[in-house]
Amino acid sequence: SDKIRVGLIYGGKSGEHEVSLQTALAVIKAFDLNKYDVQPFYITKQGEWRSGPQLTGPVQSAAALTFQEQSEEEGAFALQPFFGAVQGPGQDTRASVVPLDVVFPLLHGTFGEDGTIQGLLEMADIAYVGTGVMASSVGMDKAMMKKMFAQEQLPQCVFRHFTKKQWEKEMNEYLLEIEVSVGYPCFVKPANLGSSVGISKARNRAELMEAVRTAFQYDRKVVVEEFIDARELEVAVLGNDEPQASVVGEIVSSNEFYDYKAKYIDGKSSMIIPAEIPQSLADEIRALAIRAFQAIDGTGLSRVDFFLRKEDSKIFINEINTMPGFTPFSMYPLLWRESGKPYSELLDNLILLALQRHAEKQSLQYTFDVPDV
Ligand code: G1L
Repeated sequence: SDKIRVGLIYGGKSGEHEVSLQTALAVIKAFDLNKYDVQPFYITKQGEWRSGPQLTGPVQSAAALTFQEQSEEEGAFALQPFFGAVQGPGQDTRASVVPLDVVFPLLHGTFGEDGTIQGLLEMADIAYVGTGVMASSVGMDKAMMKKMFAQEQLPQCVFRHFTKKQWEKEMNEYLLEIEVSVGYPCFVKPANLGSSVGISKARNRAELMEAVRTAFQYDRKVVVEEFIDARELEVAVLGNDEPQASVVGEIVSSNEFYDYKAKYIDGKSSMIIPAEIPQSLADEIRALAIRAFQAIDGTGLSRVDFFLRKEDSKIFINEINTMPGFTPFSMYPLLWRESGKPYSELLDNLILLALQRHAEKQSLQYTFDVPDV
C-alpha cells in the first residue's frame, strides 16, 4: 500500500510505563488509518520487546496494546542477548518484515537516560519523530540543559550542580557556596528524570543536606536551584530548522510546587490557555522558547517551561521538555489546538518533520576518499 508505515514504541522500563501506554493509545486513536499503517511495539517493564499485529481498526483499551507473552517466532525480542556470543550456526529465520517509514518513540528514560532509543533508531537508519540523540539527552539532564541555556545567555535562575563524589569530598565548600549564591529556600533535584521524583525544597542547612541525600538516590548528579515565587508558563515549539512557537499557557497548581503527586495522581493543577498575560510578554516568551529549542539543537517538538517572577515580572527559563505529556489533554497538544492546530494535524506535522530530517541526513556525505600520499 502507499500508506505511510508508522511504528509506535511505548511502555518501557521507566516509571512512566503507564503514561507511555495511555499516550500510545491516544495517538493510535487519532491516526487516520486511511493514511497510515500503524505497527505497535510494546516494551515490557522487564525490557522485553513485543511487536503486535498491524492495527487495522480502533483500539479500545491500553490492555489491548500490551500483547501476550510471545515466542521469538511470534516476534518477541530482547536486545541484550544479541550482544552475547553466537552459540550455534543459526541464522535469524524470522519471516521477512516490511520496513517502517517512521517511528514515534513514546518512551521516557527507558534505558536509564534519554537519547538511547533515538540512538538505536539512528543506527537502524529509521526516521523518527522528535529530538535527536544529543537534544534528547541534553533535555533529560538538568545540569547539561542549564549549561546550554547559559551559553545562549537565556535568563535562568541561580543554580549549582555537583556529582555524588564531589559532594562527598567537598560538602562544606558546596554548602557555603550554595548558601551564598543560591540561598534559602532552594530546590534540590536529581539531574536526570523527567518527572518530579526525588525533588525537595530546603529551607535551611539540615533540610538541604537531607534533600541532597534524597536526590542522590535517583542520580549521581544533583542540581540545586534558587526558589522563585513565580507563575508557571509553558510554550509548545514545533519544527526543525525554522521552529514555530504556540500561544503561551499557564499551569496553576494547588501545591507549593508542581509535584509528582499533584501532576499525575491528584490532577490538582489546571491549565489556562492562553495565559492571561500582556501580548508583548507572550511574544517575548515565545521568542525565548524558540531560542531554548535551538540552544539544545532541537528538532520536531519540545515544550519549554518558564517562570514569571511575581515581584518584578522577570522571565526565567525553567526547563525544556523534549518528551512532553502528549495525550490530547496534555499541555503540549492543547497549546497547539489553541494555536489552530488540532491533534491529528499535529501528528501529521511531526511525521513530516521526521521524514524531512531523515531525508536531509541521507543526503549528507559520511565518507570520503583519503587521497594517496
Ligand atoms: F515522538 C515524539 F513526538 F517525539 C514524542 C515522544 C515522547 C512526544 C511525546 C513523548 N512523550 C512521552 O513519551 C511521555 C510523556 C509519554 C513519556 Cl512516558
